Amino acid sequence: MAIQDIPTSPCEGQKPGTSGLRKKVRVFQQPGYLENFVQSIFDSLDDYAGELLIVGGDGRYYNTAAIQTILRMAAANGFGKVMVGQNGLLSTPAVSCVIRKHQAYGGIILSASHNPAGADGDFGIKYNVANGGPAPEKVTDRIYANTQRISHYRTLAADDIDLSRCGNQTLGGMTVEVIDPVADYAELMEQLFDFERIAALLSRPGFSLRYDAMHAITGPYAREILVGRLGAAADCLLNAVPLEDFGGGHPDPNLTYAHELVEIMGTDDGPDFGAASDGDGDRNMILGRKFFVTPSDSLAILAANAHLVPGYRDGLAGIARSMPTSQAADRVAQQRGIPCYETPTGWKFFGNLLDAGKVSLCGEESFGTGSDHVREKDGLWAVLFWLNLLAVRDKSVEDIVDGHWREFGRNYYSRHDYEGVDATAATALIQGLREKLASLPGQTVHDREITFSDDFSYTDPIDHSVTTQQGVRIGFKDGARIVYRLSGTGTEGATLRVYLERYEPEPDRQHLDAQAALGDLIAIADELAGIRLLTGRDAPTVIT
Ligand code: VG1
Ligand code: CO
Repeated sequence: MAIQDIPTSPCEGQKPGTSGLRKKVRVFQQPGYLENFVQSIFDSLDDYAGELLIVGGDGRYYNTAAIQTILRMAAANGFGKVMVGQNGLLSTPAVSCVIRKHQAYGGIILSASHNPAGADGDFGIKYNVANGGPAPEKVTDRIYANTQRISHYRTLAADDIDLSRCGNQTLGGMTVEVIDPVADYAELMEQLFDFERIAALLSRPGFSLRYDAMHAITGPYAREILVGRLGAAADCLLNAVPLEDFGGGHPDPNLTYAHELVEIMGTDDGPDFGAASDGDGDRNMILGRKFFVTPSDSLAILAANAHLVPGYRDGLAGIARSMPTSQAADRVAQQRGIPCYETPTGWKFFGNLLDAGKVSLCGEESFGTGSDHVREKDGLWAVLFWLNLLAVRDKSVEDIVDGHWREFGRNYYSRHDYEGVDATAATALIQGLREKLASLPGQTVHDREITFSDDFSYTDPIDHSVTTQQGVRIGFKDGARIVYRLSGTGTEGATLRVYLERYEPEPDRQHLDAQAALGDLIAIADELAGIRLLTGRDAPTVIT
């Protein structure tokens, strides 16, 4: 089979964002667009001849077409072997797991996570390194630089691989092994959690659960693990068949987009436990009966109870959270005498801390939790962790959270997203805040004294790389915070995210509605940044 060097020229805008390159499917379908990016990935790597690459995606429209292109290019560029999920499917945490288990050189994940799918939807591609985690910025910077000067890409004139058949096939000089997308991941979950105890919980006559895969990647994983290995009733799974367009939905597990599950959980005789995952399986939402667990609280609660779960029996080395995530986990770390790290948004910043053994659990407010078992956030892992806790503690979700607040205090928390706003206005808003930063401390707004303000900058404690401009933070005397940043995953206009937080130590005052409890901060956030004025929006698009 002939290797072909195809002339090409740079495509605009191939700079990876928070989690890889995300664009409209139509953009990816332009001749050479995907090929340029893939070649730029390969050109940023050293010594991969004969090595193993893992490839898979969330099953959205264009997934298998992109995989066929990538396989041909991997063969032409000299990889020795590619392992690819059957029918092109692999969840993001499963890719991470497979890279680590098979000591691969790296992996390519095709996903735009929860962004809508289909011919008019979004597509995405991301490179993960040998530790199983997203490429760090020094690699993504190299990839971007390559996209700006690319002149050729290398491919093979060859037929498509049959992705439906597990086992080995050859493509030029390369082996392609089509693997069961679930097996390695399910085995890892069995090592971490007490499956016997969870199975016993699930078989209790009074206990019921619902899991919503939102027509995205986790359906087959949930079926094998929850139903197949843990004995849950098959009808506990909702939307468990992955569809190319995610059923026209928006597989973002939050109170807005997972409304079907939220309604089921919201009645007096609703299930005891509810959970959902996102498009690529790395996010999770945890619900009790008529009760929502914020992701920040979930991280803190998993940390406080980790010793009850086999995989974390010996305690945690430390905890890491992204900067905008609430400080609930910090309180657990402090009480346990373990370090807590604050990183920029995006899982790539946790990799070095995990590799160095400095932290065991990580989390983001955006429904992401994970641990050192892989190098991605992991939706089903969080669900199993919660089920393991429920089995051991024999309490309801609400009682566990309530008890946690009583012990550690409650961090009232909310994120307000203004999606699809004019990019120029959004940039002006952030710029306006930056210009004000120096003058804010000492000012009092709505009876709240501002004690600090900055634009978050992070120095990695391991490789000392510096990342700047990661979000404007405004802190108040009682520890309350407002954070503003622009999304790095959207594909249309700009998304402004405003993160609000305040601490409440007093148990009698821990049961307010979060929006009410944060009311004054919400007003201050608008006043300081001029959100309404500059975006023309009266209210956020999504509140979580
Ligand atoms: C968002 C979240 C961030 C998360 C990222 C990828 O990024 O805020 O916490 O790591 O999505 O998650 P941004 O830049 O839009 O705020 V996923 O599940 O889309 O891979
Ligand atoms: Co995701």
